[in-house]
Amino acid sequence: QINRYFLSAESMASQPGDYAAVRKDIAAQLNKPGYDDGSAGPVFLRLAWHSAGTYDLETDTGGSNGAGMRYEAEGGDPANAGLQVARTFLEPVKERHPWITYADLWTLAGVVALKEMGGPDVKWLPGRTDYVDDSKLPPRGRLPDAEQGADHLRQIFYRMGFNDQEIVALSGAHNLGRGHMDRSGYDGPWVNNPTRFSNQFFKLLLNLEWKPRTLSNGLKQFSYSDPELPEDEKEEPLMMLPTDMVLASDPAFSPWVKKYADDKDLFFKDFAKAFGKLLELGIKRDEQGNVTNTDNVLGGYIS
Ligand code: ZEM
Repeated sequence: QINRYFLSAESMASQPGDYAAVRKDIAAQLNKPGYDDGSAGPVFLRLAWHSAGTYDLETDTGGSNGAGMRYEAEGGDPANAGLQVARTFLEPVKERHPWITYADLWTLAGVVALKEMGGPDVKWLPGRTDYVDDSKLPPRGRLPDAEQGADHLRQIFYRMGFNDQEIVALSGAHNLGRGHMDRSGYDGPWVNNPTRFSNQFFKLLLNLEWKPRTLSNGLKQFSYSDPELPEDEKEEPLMMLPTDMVLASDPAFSPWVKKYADDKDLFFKDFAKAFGKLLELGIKRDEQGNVTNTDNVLGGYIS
């Protein structure tokens, strides 16, 4: 309701399958004066990631198909706190293009947001359905816990089929957005310009002197504030999560942190590939790219 007027005046209802029209309307939803750093982009990217990041290769459960976050079992997972905001921002787009599934809309929103914020093109294919197969509902606890270490990161991302290099590349998403005390409990942005995609996260991770800080809620994060600036000119401190710091100290992760800090093009290329793979987890396609998951046959919304 509240966001409807942000849609561009020329945007119109579209024919089923007109993803270009949907992309345009997602892009029109990004500009949010007064919200965070003025853009819904970061939270759209996080919505896409959390919708897909529940996947388990071994049992073929979780993943973006089904858009399970609409329901309490998944949507109410404390790990997903705050993502209701992103879903609400996207509701006018869904109203305008009712033929698109939520599962496609949320993943596409991440892809469009990334691009609009200066990031790379990510290959995206449609065809996810909103049919929720109860037997494929992911249990809670499948998303990473920022308080933990390298073993935990590997356990979570290997479960989805990612390797160490892809873990580091994907973590570069923390070039965007911020921690919110009322969502995850962490506080502040990773970089100075958190609505512009870049490899700054890796540079700062390596080059700044990060100081451990325990927040009032007991969570630990790492903090940097420019010691040269006088008290009254201090900017908001930057932060790193414990899991971000691990990328710089782990012997298999850190060479990739260095490569991505030095080579923005390599980072963009690897991020695009890994993020595209993430959004496809659990989606099965034939040679034409059409989705063949059996749950789609059972009752998904097929256009
Ligand atoms: Zn994040 N992430 N993430 N992440 N993330 C947060 C915010 C954002 C972890 C994590 O605990 C957190 C990936 C990986 C991992 C984004 C994208 C991606 C926050 C702060 C936390 C605590 C949330 C808040 O308070 O609003 C951990 C432990 C990860 C393991 C490596 C991957 C992969 C991502 C995408 C590809 C983004 C864009 C944000 C910023 C959200 C916003 O609203 O500003």
